[in-house]
Amino acid sequence: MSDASRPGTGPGRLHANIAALAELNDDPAAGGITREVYTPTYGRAVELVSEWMREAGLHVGLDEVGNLYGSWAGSDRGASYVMTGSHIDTTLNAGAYDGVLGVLGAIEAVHALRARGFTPRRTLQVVAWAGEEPRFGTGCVGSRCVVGDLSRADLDRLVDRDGVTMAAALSEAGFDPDEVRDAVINPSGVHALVELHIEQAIVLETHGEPIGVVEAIAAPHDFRLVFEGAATHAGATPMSLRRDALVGAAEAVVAVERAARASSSGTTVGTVGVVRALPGAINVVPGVAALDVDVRDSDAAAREEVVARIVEESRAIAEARGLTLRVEEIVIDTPVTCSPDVVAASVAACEELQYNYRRMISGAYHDAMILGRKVPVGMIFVPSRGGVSHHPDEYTAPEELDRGVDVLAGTLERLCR
Ligand code: HGY
Ligand code: MN
Ligand code: MN
Repeated sequence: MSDASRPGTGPGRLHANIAALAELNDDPAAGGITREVYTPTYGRAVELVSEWMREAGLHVGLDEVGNLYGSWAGSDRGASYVMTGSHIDTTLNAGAYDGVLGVLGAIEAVHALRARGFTPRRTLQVVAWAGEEPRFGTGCVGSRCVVGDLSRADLDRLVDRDGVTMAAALSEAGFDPDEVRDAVINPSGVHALVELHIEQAIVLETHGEPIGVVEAIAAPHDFRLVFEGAATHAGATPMSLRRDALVGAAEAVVAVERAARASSSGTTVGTVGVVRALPGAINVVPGVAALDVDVRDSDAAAREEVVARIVEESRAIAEARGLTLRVEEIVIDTPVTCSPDVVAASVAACEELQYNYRRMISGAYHDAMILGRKVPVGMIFVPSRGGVSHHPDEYTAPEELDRGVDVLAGTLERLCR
């Protein structure tokens, strides 16, 4: 389709806006895009996206924790409403499409639906969820607030790598952390939510399919392993007298990989993305070593078996090395099965557009995983070149982005009828 009802035909609007948003970056020198939630750069991104929402005729507002809503009022005000969207914050030195496609693509879908004369019966809300990336150690903080998962005390508990709490970051950005509970919504008011996202893996590209229709979303069980030994002089302490916490932690890192590879489901993944060694001087044997561990699966039972094995092996490593081990829970999320009705709407949109599609699982988590505990959700994927994501080389071609928006528009048209 090349007429005005086709997303992206607003003179390459979608691609131009993705590029414009990518300019809002706190660390261009290091490569990729760094735009963490509640920073001034993120605030400018919210202003820019708000403008684009208004250009699409959406009524724009922010909730108490910075979730950005753009509403298209439906003709039936008593009907439950439809949500779509994703996030515009990034992880560190990341790509231009993760999350951004789901927000700007939803705005483009609204343009396309208006251009073809569609008027929704159900109100449609386009959302840019605040803090999908784990600046504060846990992801999806904005959507967690909306489902009532985070208390005021949690906002003091969640802290970033510089020791800034979520509460302090919220205040700094002009919000009042004491109002966190006002962001909670009534899930029974939501008819469905659908999120457009890049796949962040290589399945679609490998099979040459332009669209993924997600049937389940894997969820993380994240925890911290803190090994404690003895900080001693690196030169004067004989090897036989050491209790080196980092060497024990290093063995545990290998144990994480071994346990994930051996999982009964065959789909568990295990990662140690953060390592801290204290005191962190070259001439001191590390007395403390902390590992942040991320274990995920769409099969919760298999995931928990892997976590149990990791903890058991870590305890044995600590025992053998005369170290102590503390295990600190970070987050335990529940894998989500997507709503058959939302999946059917996306499948019907693909079939009407004559796009090939693949039913698949999302290995990455998304705000749809959080909302999916309480409302019917679905996701639409477009390919990631080489499966690369959370990296400067993250890329999806313009025509692939546009196909994703076509399917999103078709899905929303069905859900909002
Ligand atoms: O880590 C994730 O799965 C998401 O991309 N933040
Ligand atoms: Mn991400
Ligand atoms: Mn994302």
